Amino acid sequence: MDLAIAAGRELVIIQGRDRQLLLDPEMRASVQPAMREQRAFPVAINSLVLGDFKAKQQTEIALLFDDGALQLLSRGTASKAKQVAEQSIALWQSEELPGGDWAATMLLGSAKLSSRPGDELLAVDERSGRLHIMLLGQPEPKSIANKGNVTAKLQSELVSLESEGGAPVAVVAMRLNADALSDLTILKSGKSTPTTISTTPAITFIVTNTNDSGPGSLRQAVINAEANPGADTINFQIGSGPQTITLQSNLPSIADPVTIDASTQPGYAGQPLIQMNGINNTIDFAAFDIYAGSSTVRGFVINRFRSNGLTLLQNPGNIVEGNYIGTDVTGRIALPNDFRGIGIGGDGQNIDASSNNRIGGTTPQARNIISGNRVQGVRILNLNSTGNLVQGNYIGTDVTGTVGLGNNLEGIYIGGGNNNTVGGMQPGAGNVISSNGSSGTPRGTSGVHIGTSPFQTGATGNLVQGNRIGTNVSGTAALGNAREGVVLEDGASSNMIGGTTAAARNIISGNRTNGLDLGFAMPVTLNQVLGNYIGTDVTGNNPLGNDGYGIFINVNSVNNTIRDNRIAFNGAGGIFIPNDTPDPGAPGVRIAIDSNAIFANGGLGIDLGDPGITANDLGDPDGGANLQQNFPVLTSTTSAVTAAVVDGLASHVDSALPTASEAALNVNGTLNSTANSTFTVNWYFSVDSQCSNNQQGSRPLAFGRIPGIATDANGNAPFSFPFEFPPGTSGGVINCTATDPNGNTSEFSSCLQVMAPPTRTLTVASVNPNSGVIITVSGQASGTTQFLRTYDDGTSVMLTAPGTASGNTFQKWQRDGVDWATTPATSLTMDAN
Ligand SMILES: [Ca+2]
Ligand SMILES: [Ca+2]
Ligand SMILES: [Ca+2]
Repeated sequence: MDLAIAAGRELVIIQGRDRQLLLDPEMRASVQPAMREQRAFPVAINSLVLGDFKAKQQTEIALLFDDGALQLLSRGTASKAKQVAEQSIALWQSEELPGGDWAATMLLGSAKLSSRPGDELLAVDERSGRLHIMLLGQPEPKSIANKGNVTAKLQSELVSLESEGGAPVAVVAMRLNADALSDLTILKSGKSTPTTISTTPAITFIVTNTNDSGPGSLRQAVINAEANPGADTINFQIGSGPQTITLQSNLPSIADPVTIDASTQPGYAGQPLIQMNGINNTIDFAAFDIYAGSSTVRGFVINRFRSNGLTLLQNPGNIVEGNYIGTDVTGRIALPNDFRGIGIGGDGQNIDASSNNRIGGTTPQARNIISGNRVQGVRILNLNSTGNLVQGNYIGTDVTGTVGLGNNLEGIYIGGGNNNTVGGMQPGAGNVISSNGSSGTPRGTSGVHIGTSPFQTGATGNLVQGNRIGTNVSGTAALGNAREGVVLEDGASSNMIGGTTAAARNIISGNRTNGLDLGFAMPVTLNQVLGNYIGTDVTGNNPLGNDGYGIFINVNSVNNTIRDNRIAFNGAGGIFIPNDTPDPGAPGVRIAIDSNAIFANGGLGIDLGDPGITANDLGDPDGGANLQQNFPVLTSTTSAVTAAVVDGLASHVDSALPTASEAALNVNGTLNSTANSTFTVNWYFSVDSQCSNNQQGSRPLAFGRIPGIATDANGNAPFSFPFEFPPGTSGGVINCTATDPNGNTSEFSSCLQVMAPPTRTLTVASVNPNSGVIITVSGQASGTTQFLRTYDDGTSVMLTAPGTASGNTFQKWQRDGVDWATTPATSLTMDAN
């Protein structure tokens, strides 16, 4: 669900909003419209809010009606497969919520205020001056109520807070203190400043020694917090400074939300002091196995565990920040955990999923160092592990972000998880994901891996934005991942790498194989690679190439978009879509390559099929990688400069003779491809050329897109487009690509040399009312000069002076395309009328 709107008696739901809608209007036109559904109710809806009120890790909709009735719409208890088949809002179950005489004017809200699973439903009641907090439980047995589509009443518990100092008019849930629960910001009637209500721990337990067990130990604190219902806090006062807790066996799993805050240890100044050493654990447990959700783990060093450093399972909304996981206390030496640094979600039942966790954050204090671990840095697993945020961490480097301390396999692995975010667009949100993997591991063990294993549905809707992948923290030097920077494979679909703003840009550089791999095994579709620097440093100007291709399109890659990236300095080539790969499957097709700056790569800028330039075939029936779309052929340039001469007296002519633009050229070419089809040509201008060999220019200084190039019955489409030299340039090369209506983009064409025409000088030699105006034109070596002569009555005539290749002579003038007068040399006597 993307949007829920209450409109009178109608509830309107929009789903299937497409990220392609971020793109330009021309591209947007090809996007499927979002699905719109509505459901009518007998009474008008006054307020609605979304939340996971029944703690089923699903979104429900609470509705408050004009008659004061409160209902909850939910997907019900059908199996997951059945739910997918029955997503229509009309089929959602409606349950009446108790609560008595609700004021129809109340505003609903949603918050995570308690240690129980799920969200609480808030109702701001301005009339009575109260804030209601409803905790919903499981439905009562069905026998209790079944009226119409209302199946059962939920058990609930209601807390009402008297709002002191004015009636509440609005409430916003946000995290304001150390725990993972919501705090409330309330706006009150007649007050200009909001007030806040913060959660407080049920009990704060203090760890006072490093013992494995017994009073004052961490183990005892965890046992006590588990035994005490509600969200507790565990703080640390073990003398002061660095301390090590060497566990002799695993701690109890955490099933009741808790904040375990090692940053409270006296002496803490931003670097973790409390080391959790798992070296004596003989079985595979993490330092913390958290099932409770809404828990916080802050400020630890976690190393040498036989499993993950930390595991998050089942309930959502944990915060993991300010930890060193897999290193020593200095954050500079690897002390690996045996599996992942952080494991989110498991590979068992759906219940193993964990969602909406935050790993790291946008401030330096929130950053985790997740390095040196024996498997991945962070793994997000399970189809229902969604909405996780991995931000601001160093994954595979030391504490400085400048020295490699890689995890043995991937930096971040998303196996089937949906709608998770790696990085982000806010300042500080990007991760450093570098030096992970080892050269001995197979393809796909990379900086960021988005795939499916062990599930049968690929990861969708994940965002990877603003990260450094294969470089140091400043993006100035290579700390390459041992294989690819980013891999999307095995059913990965509708993921976005980068975005449409500079803040969304990933730097994917310095990796030891390809910058980015798209494809393999189950079809990889509808992914977008937008606006990244692939093979450059942070400035985009200096080489920091990936050793292999900038982008490698593996088998079964279909309908993916590569747009607005800078792909340069890569060892093997820019973008390669091979016909034959080591892996079984079909070559990539419908890979749209649009408006990228591709230059200075070791091989072709774009290479389809067999390595090297693949010749055009007549009519283009060949098929294969991107259907081996034929590239256009650029043939010539023509210049046409138009200057207006206003008719009238001599003074008018003198003063009105304008300066002609000398920069405009028309570039002419032709495409031969599938007959009776419409193509888009992208052109790229650069000032010098690598073109003679490999059809990529140097860095494009200008580029453009020409849609609507239609082939005739023979497959031919001559085309022409205007080109204006960018400031400071007067010559260079232009090459281009063709893209068919399905998004199959060709290799680059060979380059055409383009030169600005020599400067033409237009001079009014004399004005004679009888013989006319004499204008001399000099400096025209080729092309044409045109004069638009406008008469007092509003009519006009175009006078065209074609040049010759031999010099500044005009052979003839034309009037409206017809020879008007033969003229000698370089002057023209214009009509005096
Ligand atoms: Ca507790
Ligand atoms: Ca080729
Ligand atoms: Ca072809």
